[in-house]
Amino acid sequence: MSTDLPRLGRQNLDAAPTAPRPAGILHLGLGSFHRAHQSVYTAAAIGAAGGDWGIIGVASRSRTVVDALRAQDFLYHVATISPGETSLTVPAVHTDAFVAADEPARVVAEVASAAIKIVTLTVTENGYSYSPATQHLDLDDATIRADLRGGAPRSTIGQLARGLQARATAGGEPLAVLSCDNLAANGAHTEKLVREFLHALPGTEADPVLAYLDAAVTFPSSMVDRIVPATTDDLRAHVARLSGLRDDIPVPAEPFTMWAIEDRFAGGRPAWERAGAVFTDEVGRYEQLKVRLLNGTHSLIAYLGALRGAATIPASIAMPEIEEAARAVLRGEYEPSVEVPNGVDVRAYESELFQRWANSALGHRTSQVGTDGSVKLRQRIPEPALRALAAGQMPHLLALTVAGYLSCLAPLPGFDPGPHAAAMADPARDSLARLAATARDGRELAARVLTELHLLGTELAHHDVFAERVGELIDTIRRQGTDAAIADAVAASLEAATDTTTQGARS
Ligand code: CS2
Repeated sequence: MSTDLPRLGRQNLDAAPTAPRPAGILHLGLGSFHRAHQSVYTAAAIGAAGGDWGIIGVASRSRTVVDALRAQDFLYHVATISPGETSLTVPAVHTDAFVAADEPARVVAEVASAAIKIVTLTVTENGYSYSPATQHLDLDDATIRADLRGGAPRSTIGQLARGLQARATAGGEPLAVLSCDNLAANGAHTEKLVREFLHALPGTEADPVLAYLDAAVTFPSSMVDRIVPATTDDLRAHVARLSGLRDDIPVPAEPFTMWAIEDRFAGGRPAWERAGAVFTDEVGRYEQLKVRLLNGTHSLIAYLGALRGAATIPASIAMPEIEEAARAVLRGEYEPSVEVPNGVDVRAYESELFQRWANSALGHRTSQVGTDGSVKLRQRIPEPALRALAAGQMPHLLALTVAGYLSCLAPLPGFDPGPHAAAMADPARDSLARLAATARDGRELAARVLTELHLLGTELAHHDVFAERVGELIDTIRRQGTDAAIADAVAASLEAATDTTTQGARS
């Protein structure tokens, strides 16, 4: 990339709007997703209807985005990428940015500031300090324990709780805390974790803030959707060619975008509906639809693809076996578990998903989707699996997803899942490796992961048949290859579907 180009900044944009100050939104988690989703909606909402809705962006640890934003007048490009075309926009909506790890006390002060009316979050499934086993706040987590003892908080939940305490003391202005992460009932989940933190404080310390929460703080749920891969040097070079400017932090994104939000904003909100967001009482249904059909199937595509040597999601879904497995899990195992929101055509939604996954220009990596599986799968797999098991059916493709995950993250001795699996990060990697090192075979590994680590919660752990099926498929993957396991799972699920149809026809 040429470094002689002028750097993106206000002076080289013709009519860059100015982000409204003081900012009304504090955002925790300044990653790519926020910058290609909520920022874009907010910039468009301000453009259409005004309002003091500038955003102060808080990165958790890394300085990269914050330093670049500061050097670029808080501007960056969103590159909307479809196979035939890349188009650039510059959402001008941030008024400031800082790093929480460097200025932890400032996070608390900003949450408490009366100018802030909404705190939004994209900290990933892994950023909520909850135990996948229990879904409760992980009180054994070292950061949570330190945050409970006092001092400037380091965990997101600690930052919210301490910020809300300070806000209650400072006058108790109304506030909405809006989670934009792929968690079921993300608003209620966030509220529960914040309250659990406060209840763990000594004595009556939490009483005033709990009363304030009851009176003036809302935690709306929202379903967010846009595929946003990680930024690469190729993208930086492409954006430089198209814009004639140097931008260190452009964000790639697909054309599709969706946001469904519960309209409970105690301190007011931007006119996000003017930017295409849907305000609805059915957010729970939208979340289920998205977290299971899109994200759940995405996990299957990522793990099986990685095992087959695919670097990207489009390369993986282009393999006919993987496409077949994806269709089978989507239709046969995820779809029956969701209540489709009114007005959504599930067939059209599904066929659009396949087009979105096939967007090869986007280069979305299997290792990115496969990262943090221990927290992501907890959101995607247990409910649909339990539903099938309760109906007497084995969810073969959900079992295959878990088998793919464990083959990538906890390979048994002698099995090499390849470089894309090796590139997947996961908070449970060490515990998984310990189990894999001593397990005799796939069955033992799956049983121990489900019943000792409770990676998919406690309820599914009671279903030995599920763990056995996962184990069987792990052994098929390592002995006969991924395609053999896919063929086995797909055939078994078709057979089960035929049996059910025949029984249905008989009864
Ligand atoms: C993906 C999501 O990484 C993952 O687990 O399934 O990030 C997905 O791309 C987004 O949720 C799309 O909205």
